[in-house]
Amino acid sequence: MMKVLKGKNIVITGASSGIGAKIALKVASLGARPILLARSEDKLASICEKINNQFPVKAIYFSLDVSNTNQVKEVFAKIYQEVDFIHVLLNNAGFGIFDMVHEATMTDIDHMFQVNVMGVIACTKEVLPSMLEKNSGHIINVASQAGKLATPKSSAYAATKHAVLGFTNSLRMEVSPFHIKISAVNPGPIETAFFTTADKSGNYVKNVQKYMLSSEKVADKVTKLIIHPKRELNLPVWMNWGSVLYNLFPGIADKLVGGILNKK
Ligand code: NJP
Repeated sequence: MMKVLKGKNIVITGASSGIGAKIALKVASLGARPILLARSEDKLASICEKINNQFPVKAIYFSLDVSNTNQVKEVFAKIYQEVDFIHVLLNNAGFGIFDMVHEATMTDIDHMFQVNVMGVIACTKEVLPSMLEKNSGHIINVASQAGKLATPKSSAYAATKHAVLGFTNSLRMEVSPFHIKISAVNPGPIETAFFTTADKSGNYVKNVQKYMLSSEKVADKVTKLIIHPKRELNLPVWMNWGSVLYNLFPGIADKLVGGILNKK
């Protein structure tokens, strides 16, 4: 494991919190150099310091709002001043707001698309030229089970994650002749700060508490995905059966998902 990751430059968006921060620590423990991006500079600075004190790597960080395309360009230009090649890009920054469509504001919906979709596309476009030139590289997009199976009260969030998966699946075919690996990560609920914004009522967290994944477990699985790339990582595995059944029996699934499986 150590050998595979040693010296690899791994850019992680949304590294100031949740699974992004945990993955940064995990890959650094295996000898990779994490490059941390997010808006909260203070949090990034303290995670970076923790990594550099604990492990013999030189993690760096840059403050970045992935929804700002110009800033994305500027920050990646700065990263390429520090490293020759980005071996892995982990597009992890994202957020959700669970609202019924009639209650959701266009501002929130627009912001979700800017961060979750346009942010992923903008960062991807910054690393593709050098990956194509080197015939190498790995891009991992954190989507969601909500990208495969929509549920009530999360239409806009689910739409952003469906978009991420559509983008990911098309990109994979485009770059496979160049040996660039493209993966999607589709988690179910994970215990992170995500729900502070997504689930203000706290109902969803209460209803799915027993299915919640720990961020450590997700970080371990994503690290394994970096070491052994595959097209999709579904967590937990059984949750993926929901979308398989949905595709086979959409009418019945609508009734189930909108009825007894409605947890929001
Ligand atoms: O959430 P959280 P997670 N520009 O809130 C950053 C997906 N997911 O780790 O900018 C740049 O702890 C934010 O940093 P900051 C989810 O959709 C989760 O759970 O400083 N960065 C922070 O570092 C997301 O794609 C669950 O505020 C921005 C990070 O994003 C990914 O997992 C289930 C940003 C969010 O950390 C990580 O979320 C699922 C911006 N404009 C998918 N806006 C789950 N937790 O249950 C936010 O299926 N960030």
